Amino acid sequence: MSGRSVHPLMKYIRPETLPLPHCPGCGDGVIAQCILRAVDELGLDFTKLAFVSGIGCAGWIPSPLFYTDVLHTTHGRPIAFATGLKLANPELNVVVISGDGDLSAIGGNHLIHGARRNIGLSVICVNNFIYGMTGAQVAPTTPHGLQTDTTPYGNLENPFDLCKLVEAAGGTYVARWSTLHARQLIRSIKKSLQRKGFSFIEVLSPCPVRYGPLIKVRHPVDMVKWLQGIMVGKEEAKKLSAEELSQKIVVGEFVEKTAPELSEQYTKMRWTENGEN
Ligand SMILES: Cc1ncc(C[n+]2csc(CCOP(=O)(O)OP(=O)(O)O)c2C)c(N)n1
Ligand SMILES: [Mg+2]
Repeated sequence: MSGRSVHPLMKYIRPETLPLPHCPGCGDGVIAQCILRAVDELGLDFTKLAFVSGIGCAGWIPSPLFYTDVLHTTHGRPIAFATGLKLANPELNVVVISGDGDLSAIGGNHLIHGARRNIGLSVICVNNFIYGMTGAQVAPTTPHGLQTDTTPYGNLENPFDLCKLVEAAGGTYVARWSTLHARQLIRSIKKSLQRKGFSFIEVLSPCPVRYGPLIKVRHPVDMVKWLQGIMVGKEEAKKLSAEELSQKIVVGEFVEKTAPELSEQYTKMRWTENGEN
């Protein structure tokens, strides 16, 4: 025996893919660990899960790190690929992990229609408020007025509230946490992995290398403090005025309901059509 202890989550990881490619202070490693802890705590067979990611830093969370089927798809298309995967294999637990740009800009239509269809996917959206991997271009989550590489005079557009968007489109589980909410995040991921419909979990995540310089917060520790300062819990938010609330991002669980799931309905219909039901 070598006497060296092995991390309990190592069994879910392809060792040759370490170390992670992410920058110092990035939240993506925390999110990877929260996903693996959720899987571990539920005792799920990891080979019955498939992960689908798009292009961007967040796309590297499952790929190639996770030791199961991982589909690293094109920018903006992970929900489209995941939809095909789920319809062809309704038994598979399909998890989409991607960035705010990927899922809400180029992939925005797939996001709202996935929610509208209530297809059984767990979508984890890493919101760092920017296109991180390509060098800090404006995203649909970037605050109004902020100067970015592509908005040098300030962003004239208003950011999406992604949770409200998915709720309005029909998502049946919707929550927002940050990388500072590891316990809540693990709990939400566990819920999403056990339920049938379209789950959307937004995770606010620090990007000290690309986003930090835009808001004049450079050190990873200062970035964590900044993140702490912009969030407010769902209950606390009720006590704030509209003006105060406009400066904050509300975290918590927003939707949890049941509705017919697409792949289940589709499977039933197929069997009925074939006269085998
Ligand atoms: C069709 C297409 N358009 C644009 C790009 C360039 N591109 C790659 S990643 C990316 C944005 C990534 O931002 P986000 O999805 O927020 O992920 P992050 O890197 O911030 O985690 C863009 C625009 C591409 N690869 N393919
Ligand atoms: Mg991003």
